[in-house]
Amino acid sequence: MAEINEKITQLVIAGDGALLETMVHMALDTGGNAATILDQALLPAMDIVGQRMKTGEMFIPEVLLAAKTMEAGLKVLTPFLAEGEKSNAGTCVLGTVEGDLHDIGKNLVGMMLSGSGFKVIDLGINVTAADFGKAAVENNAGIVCMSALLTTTMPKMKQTIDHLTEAGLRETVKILVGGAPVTAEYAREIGADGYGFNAADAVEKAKEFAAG
Ligand code: B1M
Repeated sequence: MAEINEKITQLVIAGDGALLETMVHMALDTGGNAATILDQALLPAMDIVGQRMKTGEMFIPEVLLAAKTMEAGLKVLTPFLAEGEKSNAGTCVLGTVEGDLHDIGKNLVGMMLSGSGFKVIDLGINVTAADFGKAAVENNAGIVCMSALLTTTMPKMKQTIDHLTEAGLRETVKILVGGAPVTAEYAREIGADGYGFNAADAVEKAKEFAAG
C-alpha cells in the first residue's frame, strides 16, 4: 500500500489526473482506506507542491494542474470519506474569504460536514463579509465556516466577524475558522467560536456547536 500511496503522491505532483484516478481506484479496490489515502498520499503531495512553489521549482500553471489533479483524486474518495451519519445536524454557510482563491481544503471541509449530516451552503471562493452575512440570514444558518490560506487574507476573517456582529447575528451564529496559516490562538484573538485544525476537526467542532 505504501508503494501505491507514493505513486499517487507523485502523480498529483506531475499533474497526471487520468492515471491518478486509476491509481486511487486501485488503492481502494485493494483494500485501501479512503482517509489513509487522503492523509498519506494526496495531502503530502500538496505539501511538496507548496515547498516547490516556495523555492521556485514549480510555477503557478504547474501548481494549478497539481491542484486540479488533487481534486480529481478527492472526487474518487468523496463517497467513501463522506459516509457518516445522515442526521439533520443544522446548516453551515461555508466559504473561502475575500481575496483568497484556495478551495481544496474548504471543499474537503464541506464534503465532510455534508457527510456528517450538516446542510452545507458553499459560497465558493473570494467571499466577502457581506456575502457571508447575507447567506447566513437567508439560510437561517447556525454556523459560518471560513477558510483562508494566505496570511494576507486572514484579516478578512476578523472583518467578517465584525460584520456579523454589526448585523446582530453573533447571538445566533457560531463562527468556525481554519486554513493552513490559521491557529487556535488567532481564532481566539479575532473572536471566532472555534478553530478546525483539519476537516475532521472542523466537523468535531461543528458537532459541538450543534449540540449546544
Ligand atoms: Co497558493 N499559496 N497561492 N495556490 N498554494 C499557498 C497557500 C502557499 C503556502 C505556498 C507557498 O508559498 N509555500 C502560499 C501562501 C503563503 C502565505 O500566505 N504565507 C501561497 C501563495 C503565495 C499563493 C499566491 C499568492 C501565488 C502567486 O500568485 N504568486 C496565489 C494567491 C491566489 C489567491 O488566492 N489570491 C496562489 C495561488 C494558488 C493556486 C491558484 C495556484 C493554487 C490553488 C488552487 C485551488 O485551491 N483550487 C494554490 C495552491 C494549490 C497552493 C498550495 C500548494 C496547496 C494548498 C492546498 O490545496 N492544500 C499551498 C501550499 C500548502 O498549503 N502546502 C499554497 C491542500 C489542502 C487540503 O489543505 O487548504 O490547508 P488546506 O486545508 C486543510 C487545513 O488547512 C484545514 O483542513 C484541510 C485539511 O483537512 N482547513 C480548514 C482549511 N480550511 C478550513 C476551514 C475550517 C477548518 C479547517 O473551518 C471552517
